[in-house]
Amino acid sequence: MNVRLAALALACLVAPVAAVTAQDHSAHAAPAEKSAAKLHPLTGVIVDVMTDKGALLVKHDEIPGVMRAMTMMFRVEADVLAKVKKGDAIKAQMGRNDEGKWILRDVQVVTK
Ligand SMILES: [Cu+2]
Repeated sequence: MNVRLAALALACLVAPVAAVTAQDHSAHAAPAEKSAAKLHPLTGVIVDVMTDKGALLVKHDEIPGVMRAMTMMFRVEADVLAKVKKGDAIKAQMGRNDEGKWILRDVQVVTK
C-alpha cells in the first residue's frame, strides 16, 4: 500500500466518527447554551393555567429592554402546571425553546 492510499483509508475510517461526534454535540449542547444565554427575569400574575396546551397565560411586568408589560402565553414543564393556580403572583426566567416559543423556567409562586 502506498502512502496516498493509506491516508485515504485512514480518512475514511476517521471522518464518519468525527461527523457523528459533531452532530451529537450540536443536538445536545447547543440549544441549552442558546436558551440559557437568553433568559430574562420575569415577574407577573397567572391569568390562566392552560393544561391542555402545556402553558400558562401570564400578565407580566415590563422586562426592560426586552418586552413591554403584557398578557401572553408561556410553555412550561408539567410539574409547573400542577403547582400553580390562576391568580398566583410568580417570578420566573423567560426564554425561548428550540422552536422559538416563549417558555418560563424556575417558576416560583411569590406571596404578595
Ligand atoms: Cu410578553
